[in-house]
Amino acid sequence: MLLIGVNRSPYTRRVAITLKAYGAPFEQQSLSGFANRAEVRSSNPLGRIPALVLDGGETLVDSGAIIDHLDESYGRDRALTPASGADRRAVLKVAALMMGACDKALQAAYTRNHTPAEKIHQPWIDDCNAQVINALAAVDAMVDPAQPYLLLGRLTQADVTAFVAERLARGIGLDTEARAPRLRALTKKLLEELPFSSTEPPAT
Ligand SMILES: N[C@@H](CCC(=O)N[C@@H](CS)C(=O)NCC(=O)O)C(=O)O
Repeated sequence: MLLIGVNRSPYTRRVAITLKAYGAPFEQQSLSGFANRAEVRSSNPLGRIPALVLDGGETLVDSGAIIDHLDESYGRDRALTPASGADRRAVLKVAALMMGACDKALQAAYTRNHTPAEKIHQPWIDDCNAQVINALAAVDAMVDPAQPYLLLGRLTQADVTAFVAERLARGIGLDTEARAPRLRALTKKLLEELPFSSTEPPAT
C-alpha cells in the first residue's frame, strides 16, 4: 500500500498511526496538499491528503473512509473502532470531536496563511480556536490519569484522533498544557509507543 501525504497533516498521521498499530505494510509518499498540488490532485481529485493506494491499484480518499477499510481488513476483533454498540458510539464520538477540532484549527490556520493581511477577520480565527479548545477540554474531561488509554482500557481510534488533534492545536499556538492538561499528559505517554513515535514529522 502507498500512503500519500505528510505526517504534519493530522488526517494523514491518523492513517499512518493506524497502519502502524495494525502492523500493515506500507510505503509513504510525503506530499503536501499545497506544495504538491498537481501530484496530490492526480491521486485525489479534491486535492487533499491523505490518499491510500491499495495494492490492487484502487485509491481511497479521506482519513475516515481509509480507516474504515483498514479496520475491516486488519482490525477484525481488535479494530481501533469497535464494530458495534455503545463502545463503537463512544469511540466515534471522540473521533468526531477531534476531527472536527482539526477542521476548525485548520480553518483558522488557512485564514491566517492564505488570506491577505487586510482581509483577515480576527474574531473568526478566535472563534475557531475557541471551538478547538472546547472540544479538547471535553475530551480532557474524559481522561482518567490512572488509565493508559482514553476508553475501553486499550488503544482505540479515540486515542489516535485525540493525539493528532492535540498536536495540531499546539502547532497553531494553543496552550494545551494549560487548557487540556490531562489530555496533554496522555499524548506524552502515547508518544512513547511506536505507532506514534515512528510517525513524528520532521521538525520544520
Ligand atoms: N476530511 C479529510 C480532511 C483532509 C484535509 O483537509 N487535508 C488537508 C491537509 S491537513 C489538505 O489536504 N488540505 C489541502 C486543501 O484542502 O486544499 C480527511 O479526514 O482526510
